[in-house]
Amino acid sequence: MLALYHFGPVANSLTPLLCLLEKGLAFDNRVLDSRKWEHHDPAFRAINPNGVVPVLVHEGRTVGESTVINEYLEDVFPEVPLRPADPWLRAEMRVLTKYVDEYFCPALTTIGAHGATPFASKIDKAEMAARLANMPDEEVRRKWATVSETGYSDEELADARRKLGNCIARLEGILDGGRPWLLGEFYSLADIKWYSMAPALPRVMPEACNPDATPRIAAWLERMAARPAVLALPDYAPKR
Ligand SMILES: N[C@@H](CCC(=O)N[C@@H](CS)C(=O)NCC(=O)O)C(=O)O
Repeated sequence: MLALYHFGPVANSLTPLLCLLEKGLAFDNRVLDSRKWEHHDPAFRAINPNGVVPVLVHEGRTVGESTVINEYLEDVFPEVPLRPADPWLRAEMRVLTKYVDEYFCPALTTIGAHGATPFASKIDKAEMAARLANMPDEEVRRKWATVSETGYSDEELADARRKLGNCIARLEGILDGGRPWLLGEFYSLADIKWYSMAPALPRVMPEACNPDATPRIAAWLERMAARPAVLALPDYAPKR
């Protein structure tokens, strides 16, 4: 039996969610409401003491890290392959997913978390202090400490936007030559990983990411949005 603990079809949670749906795998959908801090509940902390999502549980064993979860799913459930057979293309796929994990995601997180400043700064100070003390992941704790006080500085936001500009250029460049998917004809875990973050780009960076400036990204986003697995994603959002 598979269970996925996640925040819904967004960011790192979207990565394994989309993989499970693309593969047509049945799973226990454990969606946690981040606004209610459900990932801090003892029941979830017993599964992941780090208090972050996504986490996959398979036959009683847990797998963390969104990109690693997808490689695990591919190893265990190779039907409906999402990893190419060719070793060079596999390496390309891993370079692309690594870039999202190490470069794209942190930059987008800065912008996204800054947007939560109005919500976080209204939280009662004593409650926030207790929550911060209860966050085991240092990077997550620093993020919440920042947005519950001042938010990120202009310099930090400018740096994050500079990096997102590089992500846009890279994605448009990868799709050069009219290829449908990031590895060419083969739809892969690289498309899934990039799609976990890329739909935010036209909203966050409209001057740099729009159908005129980046037509290949616009067309790829449309192709992604038309996939049955992507069309099913709203069913996996937290019920609010
Ligand atoms: N590198 C990890 C990142 C996990 C992570 O930071 N998850 C975020 C959601 S995208 C989280 O759980 N944050 C908790 C919080 O903000 O309180 C992965 O790819 O799974």
